[in-house]
Amino acid sequence: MADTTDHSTTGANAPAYYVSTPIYYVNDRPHLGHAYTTVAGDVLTRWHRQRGEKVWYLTGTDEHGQKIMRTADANGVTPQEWCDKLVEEAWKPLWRHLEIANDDFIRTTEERHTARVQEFVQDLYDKGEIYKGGYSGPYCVGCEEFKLPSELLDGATEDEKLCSVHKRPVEWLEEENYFFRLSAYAERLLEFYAANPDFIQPASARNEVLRFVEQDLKDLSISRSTFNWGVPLPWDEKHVLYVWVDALQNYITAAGYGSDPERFAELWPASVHLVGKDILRFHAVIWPAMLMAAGLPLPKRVVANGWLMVGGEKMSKSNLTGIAPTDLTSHFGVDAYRYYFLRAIPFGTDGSFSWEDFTARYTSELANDFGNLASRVAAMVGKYFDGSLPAAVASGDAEQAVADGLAKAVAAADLKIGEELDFAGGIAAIFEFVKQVNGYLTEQEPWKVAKDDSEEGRARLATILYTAAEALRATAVLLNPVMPSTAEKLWVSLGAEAGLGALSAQTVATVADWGRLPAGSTVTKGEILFPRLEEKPAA
Ligand code: ME8
Repeated sequence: MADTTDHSTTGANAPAYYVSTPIYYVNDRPHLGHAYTTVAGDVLTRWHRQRGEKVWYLTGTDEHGQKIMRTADANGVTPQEWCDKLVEEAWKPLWRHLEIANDDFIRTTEERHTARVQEFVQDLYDKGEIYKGGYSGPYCVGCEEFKLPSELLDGATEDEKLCSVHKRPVEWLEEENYFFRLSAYAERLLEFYAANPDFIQPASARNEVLRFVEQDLKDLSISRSTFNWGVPLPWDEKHVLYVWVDALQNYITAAGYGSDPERFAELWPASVHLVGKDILRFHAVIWPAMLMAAGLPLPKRVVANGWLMVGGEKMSKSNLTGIAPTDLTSHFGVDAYRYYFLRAIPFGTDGSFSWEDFTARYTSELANDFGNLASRVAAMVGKYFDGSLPAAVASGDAEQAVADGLAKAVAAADLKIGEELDFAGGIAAIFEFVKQVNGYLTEQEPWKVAKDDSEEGRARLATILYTAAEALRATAVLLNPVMPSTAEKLWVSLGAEAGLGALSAQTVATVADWGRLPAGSTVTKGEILFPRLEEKPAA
């Protein structure tokens, strides 16, 4: 399970920890589903940065193909105009709003992409991996994919068939086009999966892919000649490349394939391709086969997230069930948003969004358990020690138990978030620790100890408050990848920056070192981390 590659920042040209999201179709605005994958990748990469590793996080947009072309037509603009507008007005601003710290943003209409894609496919053509043939079959424009009989549902009439994902009629496509010899790779793919059991995650998704490849892998139609919104085939300009073959290559073109060999050596192969389970086959079958054909190394892992559902159906742009993330962030705030989906839905399984569940978790976990702890501790340091953090002069077993709890939380969170991509489990481990600190305060009753003016009483009170503040110092570091603004506010209110430097410079390796927060730090009450929610806005 663990990735044993050394991604340390010290080695010259050491491989980076490279994570990608799917590049999203810009036929419409982003919804919760897209943000789900992108936030997950952001938390994962922020976690690895916090380990002190060299990290590269890539996202972007998929701009060719029929779906985009038809949307642009329907809106009376060119596909390029449509993409430019959506990317600048909807996609990039949303990622900024959600504090996504991506290192690059690739658009498939960029020259740095299209030129390399042409070289890549020309190479495969020259090697005899691509041939001309004919194909006919049911095609779903929503998926941009030919469908198998098992993936179709009956429609309203005897002849009509529906795509099982989009529940909309498929179209019959009959074309002469170019094919990639995908079928020739079945054996090698199966050998690769066997030798790399962690390549596809979760296990349920892996089994599905294995069954698919074991059955009857067909060659892949990789060009279209009935429309022109795509990358022209360099040897036959009447054809454009099938949008998926173009899109998958973003992972290498953005990383410097064919343009910057040094950077490419540092970045490729990717550590993790994050994808939704709907597009796993493309990433776990077609993409690896294309890379094998090109003689390039394969990504280390493809990890599929489940679907966010609305009313029992996959939330989707095409079916107009997409909810805009800003509808939720305007009510709950960005950090709570980043937290909620990763905490509430085990990564890899489907989950339904519910306003009630979000509200309940916000109130009990974020506002009560965490936010109140932070404000109580700051208030008591203010009240009893004039805001100057006292030293822990009388630590005993109870304090040791808190320090031990922290060490346990750090180990669990590092494994779960950093390696297993079990975000819910990792966040739960951090919140177990928060709960432990709350329990510690309840038991120690500092508000009662404060009434004891003796030297012993003062020493006890100092120790309790130091312990709680030090626990919060560590919590700020652990939650920084998930809720960066909140963690920063807490860091500032603890006065940690003066003694420890910027929150962004803290590492997973030192977070459990008990006693880092210097006594004498100036603790201030600061902003309320999770204010009481307003009434739910009318729908
Ligand atoms: O498939 N629940 O783009 P896309 C969870 N351009 N995740 C969801 C989701 C939902 N309801 N809906 C979307 C494409 N996603 C291609 C990808 S990559 C070379 C090309 C997320 O705009 C999930 O990650 O349809 C899914 O794989 C992706 O958005 C699909 O976005």
